[in-house]
Amino acid sequence: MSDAETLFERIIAGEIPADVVYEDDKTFAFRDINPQAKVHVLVVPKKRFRNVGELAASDPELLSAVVLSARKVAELEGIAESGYRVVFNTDGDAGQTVFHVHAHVLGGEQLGLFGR
Ligand code: IU
Repeated sequence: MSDAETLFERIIAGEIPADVVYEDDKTFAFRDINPQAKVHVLVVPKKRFRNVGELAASDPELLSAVVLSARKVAELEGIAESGYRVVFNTDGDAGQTVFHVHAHVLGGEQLGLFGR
């Protein structure tokens, strides 16, 4: 798990190659290596927090920046009009595997309902 914790920082630093979709001073967005929809991009704040709750409690402006970057990604990917989903998995039952908060931006097709 400790490798996974540092992985996104290494991607942001350019030490591990990624398919970068968008970057600004506070956030970094790249394609998920195991896409779950036609468009599947991860938006990561450059400063690390464990999950979205900790980010919201500690730095709400940065959470806002992540959500705005998700919207920017949707525009760049051409899915802002058709609709998209923003997901923050949080801990065990949600399947969070990388403990550096990230928003999944999903779309490009009709998405299924939530559930198991
Ligand atoms: P999760 O919400 O923590 O489960 O999401 C982690 C995502 O990171 C998951 O969708 C992986 O496919 C993705 N990912 C990646 O894009 N590149 C990597 O090198 C690794 C995981 I490891």
